[in-house]
Amino acid sequence: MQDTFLEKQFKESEMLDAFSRSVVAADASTSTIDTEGLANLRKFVAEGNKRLDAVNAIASNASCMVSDAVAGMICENQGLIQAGGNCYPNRRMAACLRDAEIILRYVTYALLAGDSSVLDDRCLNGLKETYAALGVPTTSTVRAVQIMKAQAVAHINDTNEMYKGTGKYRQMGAIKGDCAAITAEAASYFDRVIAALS
Ligand SMILES: CCC1=C(C)/C(=C/C2=NC(=C\c3[nH]c(/C=C4\NC(=O)[C@H](C)[C@H]4CC)c(C)c3CCC(=O)O)/C(CCC(=O)O)=C2C)NC1=O
Repeated sequence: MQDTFLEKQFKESEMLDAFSRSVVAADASTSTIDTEGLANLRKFVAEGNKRLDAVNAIASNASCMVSDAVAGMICENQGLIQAGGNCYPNRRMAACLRDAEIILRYVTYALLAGDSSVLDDRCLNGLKETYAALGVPTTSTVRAVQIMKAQAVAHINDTNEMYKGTGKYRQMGAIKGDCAAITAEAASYFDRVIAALS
């Protein structure tokens, strides 16, 4: 039997969200969306504001997170900015900051969709090979991603603290609730980046 346009799109597209993922799963077993699938989607909707706050916590701090993570990575490994290092000269430094920003942006897309496929397909697919070809050190990239993961967890939960002697401090101020699940989910997308590069 010929697939409908929508079915064809779902099958060809690797880019899914929590809703289309449920449809594909049901389709694979030629069933309608089952009780468990529906319960999951109901939870996805009910917890939607939490998800949006979490996405906002990352997105609205993104440039600070990226520069801090890359600075921290370099601080721990200063060879990166010396001749022969992969953040040297400026052109490579700029490419590195851009890559950290790209990775963080795709993590927020995945968190918004509740599904990692956009991150997998549009960002991580082939990245390890690209880095190998260019001599971009993956251990250092992983370190920057680990720092961004810690920052994201802190911003989602508002557990970041003022750095001594500075006023550099920003809390999101969302109503405190149970953020364990959304925090774990956000962390899992950073782990996915790390796994793809390792
Ligand atoms: C849409 C998704 C997407 C991704 C993910 C992406 C990554 C990406 N990073 C690249 C380069 C690069 N990436 C880095 C990154 C780093 N160097 C370091 O020492 C650090 C460890 C690290 C930053 C954390 C650098 C320095 C280059 C340039 C390498 C070179 O040209 O020699 C390149 C080669 C082309 C270019 O320079 O633009 C690609 C394709 N491009 C994309 O379009």
